[in-house]
Amino acid sequence: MLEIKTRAKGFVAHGVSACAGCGLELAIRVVVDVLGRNTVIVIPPGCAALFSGFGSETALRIPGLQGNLENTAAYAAGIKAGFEMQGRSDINVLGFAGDGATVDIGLQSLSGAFERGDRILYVCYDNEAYMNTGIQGSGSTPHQAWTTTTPAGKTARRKDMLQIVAAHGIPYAATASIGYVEDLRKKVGKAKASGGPAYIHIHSPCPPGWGFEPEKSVEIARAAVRTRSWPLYEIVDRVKGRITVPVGKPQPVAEYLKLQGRFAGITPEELELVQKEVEEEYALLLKRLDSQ
Ligand SMILES: Cc1ncc(C[n+]2csc(CCOP(=O)(O)OP(=O)(O)O)c2C)c(N)n1
Ligand SMILES: [Mg+2]
Repeated sequence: MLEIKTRAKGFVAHGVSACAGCGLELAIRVVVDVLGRNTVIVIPPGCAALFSGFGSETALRIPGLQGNLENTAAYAAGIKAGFEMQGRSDINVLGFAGDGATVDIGLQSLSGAFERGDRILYVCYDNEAYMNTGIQGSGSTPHQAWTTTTPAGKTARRKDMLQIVAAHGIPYAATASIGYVEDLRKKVGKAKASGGPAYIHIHSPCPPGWGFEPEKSVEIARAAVRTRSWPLYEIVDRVKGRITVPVGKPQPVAEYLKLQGRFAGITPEELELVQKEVEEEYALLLKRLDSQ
């Protein structure tokens, strides 16, 4: 692989034009750092495209390309197949895509790659809307959240992407959060060691899209976990499911929602409903993980 000489540390340059407090920036730094130099990255349109770059400039010191919103996994699968043909099974091929690109627009290509067993790594950074084009609601936008296309709060619940992915029977699937970097690092290591197909879904708060001050990103990511709104767990080899960051005494969901402008219009009845949904989802998750 091409040796790039630089005095800067790591594979992601500093001074990128992501917003202050951007969750995805932390996510991409950690993921690429753990995977290391022998990695090729495919990034679709979205905020992460700031890292694949403008024109001849890129923020990444690993090779990669910017694909389309519909087919990140197909690009990655093709690149992986090409390397395998050349006997280079040591190269990690990573799809790094937003929630819109993953749970909605690129879902068919992801499903196809996982069905075929293509040995790719796929990371979804989830800022819970189509942020790059102006905060439109996605299939991952949570119930009651404001976006420009859900001005009175989203009326539907979000898709459970881990269940969708796990149904493909891949060797490794996990949720993660930019608020728990050690947990994320371990999961990226396990995904890499599994050889793939592997999937990690990283909760990545977005200051302008969610309505909070940039210095609060990590605090908000942790509040999501501590209220059980975003449980951290993994499913290994289809059969071993476990919570990786147990939350013994969850805080009320309101403690998470009140930190964000996008939930400012929520009524007490809606809040009660969201609290109930979070508890139900968590109980169902524990049952599923127990039976795995
Ligand atoms: C098929 C298609 N539809 C729409 C667009 C316009 N578009 C570019 S980036 C983007 C937002 C992607 O959202 P997400 O994947 O969640 O990434 P984020 O911007 O939130 O980082 C959209 C809708 C496109 N490039 N291709
Ligand atoms: Mg998004």
